[in-house]
Amino acid sequence: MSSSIGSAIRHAMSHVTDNAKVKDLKTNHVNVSSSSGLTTDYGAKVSDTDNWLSVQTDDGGPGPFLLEDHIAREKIHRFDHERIPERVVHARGTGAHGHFRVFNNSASKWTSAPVLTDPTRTTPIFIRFSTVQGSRGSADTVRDVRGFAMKFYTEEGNWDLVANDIPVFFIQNAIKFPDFVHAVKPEPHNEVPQAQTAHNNFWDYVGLQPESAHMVMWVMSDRGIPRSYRMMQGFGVNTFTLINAEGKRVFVKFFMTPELGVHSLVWDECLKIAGQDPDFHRKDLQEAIENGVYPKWTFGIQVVEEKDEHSFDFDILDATKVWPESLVPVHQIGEFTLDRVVDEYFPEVEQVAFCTSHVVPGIGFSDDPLLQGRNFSYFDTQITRLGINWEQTPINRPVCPVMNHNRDGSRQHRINPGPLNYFPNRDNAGHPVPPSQGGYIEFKQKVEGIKQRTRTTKFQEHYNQAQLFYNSLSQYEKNHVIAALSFELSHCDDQRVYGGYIKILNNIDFDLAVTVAKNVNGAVPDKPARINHGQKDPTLSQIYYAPKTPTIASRRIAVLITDGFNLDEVEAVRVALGSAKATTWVIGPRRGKIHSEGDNIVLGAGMVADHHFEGQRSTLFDAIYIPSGAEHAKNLATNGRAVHWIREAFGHCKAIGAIGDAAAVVKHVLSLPEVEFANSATDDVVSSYGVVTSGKYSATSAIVDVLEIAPGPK
Ligand code: HDD
Repeated sequence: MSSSIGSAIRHAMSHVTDNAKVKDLKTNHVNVSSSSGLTTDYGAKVSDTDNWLSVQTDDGGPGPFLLEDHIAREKIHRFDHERIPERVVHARGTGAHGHFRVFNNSASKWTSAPVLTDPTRTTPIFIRFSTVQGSRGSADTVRDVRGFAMKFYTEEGNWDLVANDIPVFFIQNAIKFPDFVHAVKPEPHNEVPQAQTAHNNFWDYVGLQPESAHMVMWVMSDRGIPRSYRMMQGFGVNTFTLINAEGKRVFVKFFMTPELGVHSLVWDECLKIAGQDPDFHRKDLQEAIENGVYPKWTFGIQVVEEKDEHSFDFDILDATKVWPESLVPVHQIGEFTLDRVVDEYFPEVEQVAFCTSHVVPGIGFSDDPLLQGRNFSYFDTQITRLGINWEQTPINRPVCPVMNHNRDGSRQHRINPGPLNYFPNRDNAGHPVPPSQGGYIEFKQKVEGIKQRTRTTKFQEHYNQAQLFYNSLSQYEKNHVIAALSFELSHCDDQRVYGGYIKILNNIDFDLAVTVAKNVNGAVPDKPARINHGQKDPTLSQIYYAPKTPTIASRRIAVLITDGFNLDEVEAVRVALGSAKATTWVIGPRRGKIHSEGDNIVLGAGMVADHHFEGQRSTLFDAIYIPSGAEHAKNLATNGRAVHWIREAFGHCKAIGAIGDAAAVVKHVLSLPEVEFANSATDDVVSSYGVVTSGKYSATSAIVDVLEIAPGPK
């Protein structure tokens, strides 16, 4: 895609950073000039890459093809092995580079880790965002949890924070993970469905696992369908620990909060975008970074002192529970920014590999039974995907020195000169480092108890927080949850499955259970299975995360024009929006010259459309702007696709800015009696309907203002 304003900025801004990790990766860049000739992998020049060596028979026909063609053999053999196993979960993703820093040393009372306490440091990071269920080639805008895996290349080694955009998980104990993943993935007999939970096996499993109820509510909420990776919170989910210089330990949860606020698509958009542009989120991240609108998050921690571990009515080591912010505040200690797209997808995004067990001194684990299992699983999976020497691959290797006695293994890249590959040794080479000099030390924890397979009482309560979450949503967010559950359960055809889930819902909210049961033909309950405790926590609704400083930057605005449009207005709006770092895309009846009002058709002023109406859809934009022009207005009103653009954008609560004659067309094509039109973006109607038309009011500022005043979820 190209936009004149967007692409101009893009070339100026791309690849501006050069941190320690980026420099390190550059040592692997292949800098062969485009004038270099073609060679084999072993460097010999190749004279023909299109014709396999064969015998030209006497009768002129192609004869036998010869296995002796070592050039063809290498080309084919090499190609045959291009694929590696895709991740068993989180197969589809995208990533970017950036940097992290802390605001001050306030966290030093809890941790000795310099990455979290030294404000003079800038730590390079890489983040991989992902969906969970779909395979590598699935669509971005599906309903799913999003992965938010962070690698911090610290001076003390790599720290991996393998997070999600939802703060809780489906299961409490890692031993259940294979069952859960089997149930969520496409069903084994026919590998259906792709990239969605709307099938019998998933709802069967979660219907029989009340501990999943809380997470299911989050996934069915708008959190499951983010507008952008840049507009999601991140959560470490598991309970980690921090250890300070005195060896004192606290329990922590990690929190990432986007500067742009938390925003979602609406479900109808998701379904359409999945077909129209399956790479929507991937391209969105790239577009923002290349246009210099670097996504940014604050980094926070929730801290529970050791003495308070058992003071809550939930277990703080249970990954199906949040620590409500009303009980445990978030301390914002730092921030991070993504400012560099990858140079090549496979070596960076596909080969990046995370391990929850990779922590640096000052950060530790807890006895969270999910985390303990994760610590075991990730390293193992990387061996399958990348081989035992996976930590030597460019994207995964640390920026600090690595010195150990691990040797050999498949694809060993390090050459360790000298005879010593063991410890102790006569030179004391590769000696352990005492904690006083930075060596990792485990927290000294007294443990006593009976070895058994068990679950403590607090781990057996599953509905309190599912109810807390649902209660905390606004009415329209609740409506979205109801619609999502109804959609998903409608896709299950086994009555035991959709009927079973109604019983879970009735433990959360009676009205919810009744409404969904009626929608999907489940047994309608006659009374609540459990009294609703009525508690709420505003921080659980994403409305709470409306941006502190609203901005139109990085928003995508479609400018709809047809022949006879007002060129001055369009030029003015593009300059205004471009200077606010929004991107504009001109859409017309054809991807070519569109004549402007009063334009001499032969000489032609006008403007070239980036796309034709059929080539892009309103779903791919945040707002639309339509200039005035008498002829243009007539064209618009009689062009079915243009009319559809306006109606669809309105249906998805997009801001619509229209001027003069175009405003009249918008009024006409919407022709909904209840629609009111605002002359000012501050009118209530704007936030209610997201529609602005304008006579005297400038539509340029209308779009800017609408997105800035009403930036909350749709
Ligand atoms: Fe996991 C990948 C997040 C529980 C086992 N997980 C993976 C990724 C993310 C998460 C973001 C993608 C990493 C990437 O981009 O490469 N996983 C989570 C969270 C969990 C969680 C937030 C709950 C707190 N995971 C979990 C459990 C297990 C795993 C309980 C196993 C016992 N996860 C894996 C894995 C994956 C993975 C199979 C697949 C690919 C990979 O690790 O590198 O090992």
